[in-house]
Amino acid sequence: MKKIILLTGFEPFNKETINPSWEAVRQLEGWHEGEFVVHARQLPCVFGRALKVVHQAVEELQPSIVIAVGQAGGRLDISVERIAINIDDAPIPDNQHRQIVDQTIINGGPAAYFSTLPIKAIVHELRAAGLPASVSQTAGTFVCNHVFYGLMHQAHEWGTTMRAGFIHIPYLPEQAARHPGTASMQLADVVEALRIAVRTTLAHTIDVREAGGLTH
Ligand code: PCA
Repeated sequence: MKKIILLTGFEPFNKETINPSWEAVRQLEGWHEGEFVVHARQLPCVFGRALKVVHQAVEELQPSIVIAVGQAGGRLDISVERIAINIDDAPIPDNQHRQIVDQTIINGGPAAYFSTLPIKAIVHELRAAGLPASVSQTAGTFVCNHVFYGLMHQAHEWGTTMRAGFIHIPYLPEQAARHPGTASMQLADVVEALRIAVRTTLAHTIDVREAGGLTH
């Protein structure tokens, strides 16, 4: 039986009619790479519910790797997230009109979890392929960070070998056209970036050591 890679993307939020994370992830449904096959799932942009969908998908599919993907309008490149923090602090309401402020995601959980994807290797390979990318030191405090933290907590609690992490992507050009001055990336490039992220994760069980931090 094939081993499973779970990719998740989000439904549109914040008055957008499209979310590039789901548009990209859905194109990879059924992609076979060696002994692996990709399953794609869409998540609601709703605190709590999004995490429930992820937890159920992980339980059902028992994936070896999970890469959750989300839109980060205004980001300049493919942002490979390093860390998920144990806080919800929403700058806008979610799709159920709830705006959670300063609430921990898991009571008594650790302050943060690190991605277990080879984040530096992924950035390296994306750049080598001519795709703008960087390590990001924060996934924000909205639904994406919420999902990222809950996913890493699940992996930690289970003590499985499942590797997991989060990638934020910029707007599509059609979205950026409505937000003048923001960066964008073509959908085909985002899809290619996710393929590279998957292949790099399969190729590297240990990350490469390469500077990717910030001075501030
Ligand atoms: N981006 C949001 C939530 C859903 C999405 O695609 C975020 O960055 O939190």
